[in-house]
Amino acid sequence: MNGAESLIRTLIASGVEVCFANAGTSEIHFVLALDEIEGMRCILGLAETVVAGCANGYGRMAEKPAVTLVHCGPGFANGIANVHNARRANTPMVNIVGDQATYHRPFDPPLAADTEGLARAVSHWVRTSSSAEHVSSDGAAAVQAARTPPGQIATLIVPADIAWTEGSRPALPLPVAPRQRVAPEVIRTAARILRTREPAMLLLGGHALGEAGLYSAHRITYATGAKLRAPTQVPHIARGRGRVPIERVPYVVDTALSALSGLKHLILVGAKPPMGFFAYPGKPSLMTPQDCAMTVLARPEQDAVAALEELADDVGAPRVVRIEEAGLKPHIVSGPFESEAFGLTLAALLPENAVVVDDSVTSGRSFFPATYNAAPHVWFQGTGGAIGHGLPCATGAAVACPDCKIVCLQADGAGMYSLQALWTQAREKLDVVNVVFANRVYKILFGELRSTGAEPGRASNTLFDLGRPDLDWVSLARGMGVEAVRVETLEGFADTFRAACGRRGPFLIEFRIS
Ligand SMILES: Cc1ncc(C[n+]2csc(CCOP(=O)(O)OP(=O)(O)O)c2C)c(N)n1
Repeated sequence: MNGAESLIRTLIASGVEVCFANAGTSEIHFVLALDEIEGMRCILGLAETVVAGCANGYGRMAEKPAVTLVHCGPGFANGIANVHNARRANTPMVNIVGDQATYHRPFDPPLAADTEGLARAVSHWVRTSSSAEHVSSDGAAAVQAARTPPGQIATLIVPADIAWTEGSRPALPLPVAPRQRVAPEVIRTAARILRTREPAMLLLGGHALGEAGLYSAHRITYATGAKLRAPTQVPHIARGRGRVPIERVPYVVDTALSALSGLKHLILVGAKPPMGFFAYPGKPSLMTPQDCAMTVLARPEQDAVAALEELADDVGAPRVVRIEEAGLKPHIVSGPFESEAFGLTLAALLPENAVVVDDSVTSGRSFFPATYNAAPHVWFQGTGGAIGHGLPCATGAAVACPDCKIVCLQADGAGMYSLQALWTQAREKLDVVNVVFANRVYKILFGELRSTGAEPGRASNTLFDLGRPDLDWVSLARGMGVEAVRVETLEGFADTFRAACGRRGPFLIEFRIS
């Protein structure tokens, strides 16, 4: 068998089931091998940013990697922003990048590029296969790297001649180390801090934001009075009625500083110290007060869930602590778009076990608190700050979870970075309701500009305005085979969303914001 075949057989044996692809000539033998081999679902993305974003959404929900197949350095480069977003989310992902045949590269053909350099910029693990004999063990190592906690980006570059050379054999899957337990003395230190009853907060990230981690954290806060927060951007969080509500560190620096003011201890549970998204003149980078001590309970790759449970026991928390229903009651609001009102309306209608993918930028500023009491659901955010993750991420999540309704909350400017994902949703008949907030401006950037004290001028009015012509999302969606409707009021949204949730398949609602 040739290198491509042995590589695919190895990926399948290692548990990889889905290939999001946008291939070219250097991947032809890989595609030919996919034609022959059962067990890998192949999904076309019409741009590499879609391919990478799909793998990000898939990996977050499936908790195992999809493989992406992309074409040479320039193809990989097209997807880098969404690989970066996946890296920031600790999503497991394997990228296969086809490249020039080894003996052809010295002639410097047009697509030759520093593929390894591009890959290294966003990957935890990079290798260029050097022989057909070893390409399968390279593939097994790539899956092992991707699955290493807390989840990594592994990029394997496969020169075309290595894919087509015969004499290769599949490799056995490699073992994946489980999450490391946190040392008992670290748990005891955290317990000692919490017992002082000085103002303390647990900052939960990564897998600690699943249902079990949140529940143990809730026990701890009940027993010690410590507060609880999540980072500003979270890749994956269990939410809704019956689950522990957790606020995030606010995005706006001054609001974040006041939310964390007075703290004497911040305990990091799979999270980083809370920093501002950007620096601003005269404002600090870290959101904690200067005299606040930081203690690491669990690093992102450690078993934060077990650590929280042990800490809860150590501080003497009862095993069962009621989760009080707090916060706003979901209900359908009418009138024009307003962030909190939309959140309440969405919360009233969200189907159980939905996956909400949030790339809503300023429109979504108040969605989070308004949806605490929705039906149980999972919420995804962009974690790398590179906008345009929403539509592809929702697409990949729908592949991973065919029985869940996926709801993509998408700002219009960000949506235009990767709107081709709608075509993949239609092609694969994926169950996604996309809601586009059509305010026709880069509103956040006008806000950032005004916060310097300046007023928009000729350039900023050109660069931050999306009108002239207005984007027509209904036509864009229909042009890619996705049914779409425009609404201008919350009651119109409620009717359309309810109907969209009552059927299967992709749908787009353009919410015109005046
Ligand atoms: C890949 C990438 N390019 C550019 C930016 C800078 N940026 C941040 S927000 C934004 C515009 C967002 O506009 P929109 O999606 O319409 O949301 P709104 O601000 O209107 O709510 C831009 C261009 C970014 N964060 N990531």
